[in-house]
Amino acid sequence: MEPTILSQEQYIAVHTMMVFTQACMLASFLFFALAKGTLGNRYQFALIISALVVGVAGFFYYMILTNWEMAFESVNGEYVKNNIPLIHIYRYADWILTVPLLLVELVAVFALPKAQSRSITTRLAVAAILMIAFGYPGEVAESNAVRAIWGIIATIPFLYIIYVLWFELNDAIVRQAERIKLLFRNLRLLTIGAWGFYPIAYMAPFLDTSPANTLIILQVGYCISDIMAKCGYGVLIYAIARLKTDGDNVVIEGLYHSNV
Ligand SMILES: *C/C=C(C)/C=C/C=C(C)/C=C/C1=C(C)CCCC1(C)C
Repeated sequence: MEPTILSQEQYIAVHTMMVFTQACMLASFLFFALAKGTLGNRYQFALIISALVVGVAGFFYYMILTNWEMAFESVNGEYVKNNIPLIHIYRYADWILTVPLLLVELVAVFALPKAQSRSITTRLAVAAILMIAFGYPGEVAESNAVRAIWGIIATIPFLYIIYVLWFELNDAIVRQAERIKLLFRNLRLLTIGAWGFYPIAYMAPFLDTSPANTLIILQVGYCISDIMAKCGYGVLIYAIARLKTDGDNVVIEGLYHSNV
């Protein structure tokens, strides 16, 4: 159920969080675009994907923010819902593009053998698309029961993704150089942890609280998740690619000196 009235604090809390998230996306976009050149050729692909993800999200946040501003009218210091709907599909359109991209990027930095890499990437991308597609009808459902059913259906591909990340990528982590291992473990943890925030925010309507509070928890929750899963994730990938580039350079220098 959508609230009909927000206090000024409630309206501004969500508005500020959306502005902040958009600023994070834009700053991350610049960072990834500029930092790409400092990496070895093999790792630049990952930074291109990072930039693409935060670029797409930054664009959708512009739409989400504009929609938020249009959907409420300021009346005597309160914010009254007008007849312009809150458009939830902006988030889902963003996710259905960016979630498969994030998974492609994740598998790419593991640098697995080609056939294995292709198989894992395909399965993860299909599961991600199903997860988002099943989540959407629940997100816009009027009834909590319908929301719960679609939420449970969407959780099945989500659990599959976690299973693949946890078990199938384990062998690949074991094979990484010692100092990079920890970063890979953190990357996997961040992915699972940050992604786990989305279904938690999705459950906000099941809390015993006012419709206004529900909307705020949902919107702020998704914003925080997006910052962790897109910006934080991209920075961690950059750190891994940086260490790997340095490692490659040490090997190249070593070869050079042993030849002269
Ligand atoms: C950049 C956006 C990202 C990483 C979005 C990730 C979204 C999810 C992991 C969403 C998961 C959901 C469930 C597991 C069940 C309820 C419905 C969803 C779609 C919120």
